[in-house]
Amino acid sequence: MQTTYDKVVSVCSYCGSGCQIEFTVDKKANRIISAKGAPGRTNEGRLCLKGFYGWDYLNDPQILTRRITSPMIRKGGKGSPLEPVSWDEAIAYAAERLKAIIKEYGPDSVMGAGSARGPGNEAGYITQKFMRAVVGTNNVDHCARICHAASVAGLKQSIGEGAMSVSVPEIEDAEVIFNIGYNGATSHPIVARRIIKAKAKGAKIICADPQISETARIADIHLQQKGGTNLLLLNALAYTIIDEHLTDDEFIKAHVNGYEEFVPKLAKYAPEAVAAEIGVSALAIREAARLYASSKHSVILWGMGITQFSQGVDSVAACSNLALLTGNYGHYATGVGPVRGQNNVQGTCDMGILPDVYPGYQSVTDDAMREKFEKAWGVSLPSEVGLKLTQVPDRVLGEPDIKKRIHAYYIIGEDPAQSDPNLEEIRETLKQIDLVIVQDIFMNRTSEYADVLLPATAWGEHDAIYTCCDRGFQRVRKVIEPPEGVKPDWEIQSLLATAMGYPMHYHNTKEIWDEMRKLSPKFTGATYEKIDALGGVQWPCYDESMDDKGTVFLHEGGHFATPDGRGNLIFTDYEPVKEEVDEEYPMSFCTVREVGHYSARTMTGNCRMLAKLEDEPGWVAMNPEDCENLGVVQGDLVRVRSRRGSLITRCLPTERVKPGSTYMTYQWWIGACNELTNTALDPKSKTPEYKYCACRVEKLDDQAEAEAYVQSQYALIRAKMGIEKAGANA
Ligand SMILES: Nc1nc2c(c(=O)[nH]1)N[C@H]1C(S)=C(S)[C@@H](COP(=O)(O)OP(=O)(O)OC[C@H]3O[C@@H](n4cnc5c(=O)[nH]c(N)nc54)[C@H](O)[C@@H]3O)O[C@H]1N2
Ligand SMILES: Nc1nc2c(c(=O)[nH]1)N[C@H]1C(S)=C(S)[C@@H](COP(=O)(O)OP(=O)(O)OC[C@H]3O[C@@H](n4cnc5c(=O)[nH]c(N)nc54)[C@H](O)[C@@H]3O)O[C@H]1N2
Ligand code: SF4
Ligand SMILES: [Mo]
Repeated sequence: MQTTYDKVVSVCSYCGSGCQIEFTVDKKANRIISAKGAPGRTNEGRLCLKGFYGWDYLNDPQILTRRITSPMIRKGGKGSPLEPVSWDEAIAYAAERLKAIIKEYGPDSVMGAGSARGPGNEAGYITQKFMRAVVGTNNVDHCARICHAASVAGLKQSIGEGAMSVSVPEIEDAEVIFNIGYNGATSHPIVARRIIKAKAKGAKIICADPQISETARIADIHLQQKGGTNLLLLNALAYTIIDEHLTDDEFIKAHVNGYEEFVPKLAKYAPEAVAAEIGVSALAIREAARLYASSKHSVILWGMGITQFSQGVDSVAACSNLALLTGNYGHYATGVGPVRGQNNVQGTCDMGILPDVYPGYQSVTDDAMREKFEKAWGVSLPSEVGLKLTQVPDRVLGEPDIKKRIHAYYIIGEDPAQSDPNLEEIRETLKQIDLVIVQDIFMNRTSEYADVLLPATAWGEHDAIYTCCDRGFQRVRKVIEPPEGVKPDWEIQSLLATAMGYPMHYHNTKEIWDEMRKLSPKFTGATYEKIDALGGVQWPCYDESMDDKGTVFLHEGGHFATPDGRGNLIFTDYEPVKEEVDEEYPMSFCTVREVGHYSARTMTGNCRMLAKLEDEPGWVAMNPEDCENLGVVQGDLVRVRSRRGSLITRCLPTERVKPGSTYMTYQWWIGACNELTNTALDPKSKTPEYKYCACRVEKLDDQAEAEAYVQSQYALIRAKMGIEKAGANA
């Protein structure tokens, strides 16, 4: 008999491009057979390799880690093994311990981390509701902190709204693209496709990046700046725009505050004065400014090369300054694109998994907003802004008063022991916290420190809404049935809330979404029905009627989301990075992404096709000249050392990077670059300076011994994650 297959359309679980995928499913065998691009708004039927092959982890091939299919606790306390228990026992245990900690140290001794990955917006809403209404704290945050938090903070000051003002499809109609600190070809291949389409339609491209990225290769002007000089460069561009009268005076007059004060502050940023420090010619800076200002359809795209610096927020505002000065806001195919990374990181912000806002960006310090949520949730809510993710180590290791420390950390779908800076410090932090609850789909580096493990359904096994990078809500559908023993994230948290004395009884994600919509004016109009009918809705969408189809670009007509409706020019003086190279650590160290693997890699590392692309211990990219001086060739194992730690990885000579600099991807356990990264934070957003610190690369004389070490370490870590024989379930 012929097998009949079903078709299910959903949204990709990796990056923020928001690609829609059509799956062919064998329902009887409960397996996905294949994936192909569906005609989504952002992807138009296209996918990258992760869309085509990134669902295989649902088959639990056990290549890297093991799927968690039962709740686990350490019955004998810290140091004892994690043992499988029933859901009832796990929930009761977690609830009792949380209640005891809250009783002894107060609600602010609990920290919650939400997930920008599989769970989706409905679960995200429940995450922050749990922390605020049940625990009683605003200590809730997520990976945006170590990602685009600087974009949210910088744009909020500048134009009142932290999201992309421009939409993905508009990028191809831009006439000038200024791509700074963003490597779309690796990080958002289907957004990068629009840059290529724009080029084909005649757009000019300026790329500011210290390495020769794919975008740099097709750029008309590549500003191959020294790492960490963004604000110097951006101020020099603003200087030039003003100096050469390239400003849009009418737009400034009608829509922008602060011009008079802004101009004199730039005096020392003439390209001729700062070019040498940036490492590019003054003429190139002037030409870039002229090109950017030459069009009313100039779009600035940025990513981690802007935000992951101690001056991230100021650099974001400086990007926005250029758009304000030249009138590049408020109409089609113009504006700014802080291209949000994770599949649902925009959504996790939308849902208020942030220490300062409720869902819909409503401030926790605003009395009227707080009263609205108090009434809806039937509790009294804290009025102080909560703790940020990157402040946790300090509130554990650096806090002398035991009463003020964090005593419980509830981590949902994040892997801080892999992805946060300075892993030595994170490990010590996690060890010292009394109660660590990890809610995940796979064993990860953090689960080693868990006192309670709660297994969730994965993307593909539940319904949800994700928000892609350009504010687009899209429906994510259940494709197959989950393994026995796991529950949706929102259901787990509802059980925990109920056990803690705050009953939560939702039947499905729609009920949660409707509760959220009613409380969040910006999202009220985005009903399930409308999202289904239109294939997606971009917020803001205020009205439930079908007439309100959402918003393609923000700030129409130059009306900004600030209190007075005007954009603000914000000036900050440039400061150098927090750790420069010196004699002891003579190379700069930058951390970026691997195209075939994704973040902490629990998912891509458990997909057979993707796992074959790259494996431990990763690579350190170095200029061939530096490799030659060190006497190493491609594939040699080398030791990379910083003031905070060391690791072993393989040497990758490449002309893409300048002499004196090194690049690693953050996907590896043995080559875990966060052993080396600096914990210097942006003072406003608390985003770490992942993109620059000092390191030293050392040749390893005994390669056979080093290879054996890598293999044994790999086996050891996998064994901790429950993998005895790699690929056992493949
Ligand atoms: N395949 C894959 N895709 C991903 C991810 C993944 O892990 N794997 N992660 C997702 C996530 S969470 C995010 S946030 C996005 C991030 O995507 P991107 O923002 O593209 O992130 P990166 O590649 O880390 O950094 C971007 C660029 O910044 C440059 N850069 C470094 N220092 C400087 C500097 O001083 N100035 C300037 N101008 N540029 C600099 C780097 O050379 C790099 O080309 O990707 C998402 N997509
Ligand atoms: N050195 C360096 N470090 C970096 C960066 C860098 O550029 N350089 N980039 C930073 C950036 S931008 C980011 S965003 C972070 C990302 O860091 P993380 O957020 O820690 O990385 P992910 O791999 O996305 O972690 C997601 C976790 O969620 C789990 N998960 C997936 N789906 C579900 C689900 O449906 N439910 C539950 N409960 N769990 C699920 C996965 O198994 C995994 O353990 O890394 C940061 N770290
Ligand atoms: S570009 Fe991003 S959303 Fe699209 S298929 Fe690739 S990983 Fe998935
Ligand atoms: Mo990110």
